[in-house]
Amino acid sequence: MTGEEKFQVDLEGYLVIKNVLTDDEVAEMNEIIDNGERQGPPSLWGEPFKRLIDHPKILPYLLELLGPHVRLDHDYAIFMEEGPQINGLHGGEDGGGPGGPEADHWYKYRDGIMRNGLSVMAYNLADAPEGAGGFACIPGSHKSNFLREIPVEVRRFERPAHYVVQPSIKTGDVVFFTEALIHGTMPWKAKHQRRSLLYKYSPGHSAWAGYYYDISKYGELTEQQKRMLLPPSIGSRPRVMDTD
Ligand SMILES: O=C(O)CCC(=O)C(=O)O
Repeated sequence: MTGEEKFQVDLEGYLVIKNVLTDDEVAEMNEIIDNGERQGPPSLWGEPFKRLIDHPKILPYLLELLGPHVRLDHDYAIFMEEGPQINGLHGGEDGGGPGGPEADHWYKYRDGIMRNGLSVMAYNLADAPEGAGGFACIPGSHKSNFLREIPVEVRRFERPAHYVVQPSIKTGDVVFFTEALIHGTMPWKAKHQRRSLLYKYSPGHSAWAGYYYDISKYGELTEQQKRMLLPPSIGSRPRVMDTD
């Protein structure tokens, strides 16, 4: 992770990581999706999707932002057709403000170290140009002290506000965001289908989902992937990356 990327994540709470997936990787995944009704977690849709658990270009970001014991908490896909559906702006510290219902939504910085609670790596298999809709956020809101003051009509995208941003995303880009950031889903306005695969990570000691991964469903996994899929713990938890 570059110094400028660290600056951006600390400042804004999200980052568009460009050109993570190659054209071949994207084509392979899109072909699998096109050839069958895909249900459940994408990490179970076959080898190319399993590789996203600890994609080599993304793992360094996860270690920097969630720490050496980072774990995959849950994963799912968002496919959208042109239409008015939204998921209003949500998230933020503690899931809406201090003492809120989702205590694993947090961001902290100290002595050069950034750490996040539940965080997302969203792999994009289709373009989301400016104005297309889809992922939207309020940059910097992971550090806001007035989350409960965001007007409902802004949260529902009924009134545009200059501080709500829909980043332009290219096929193959990955969007990192901390769930401590206010974010949501705008209506999808493009003619093509939105395809985003959300792999959500937690620090090794915490969980958002009320279930853990069953590694017997995955066939062959590397030792590193097995460590990434461990249930939460502290004790003698191994680091994800075997440095020996
Ligand atoms: O990518 C999106 O449309 C937003 C995803 C979202 O709301 C979430 O991860 O909680």
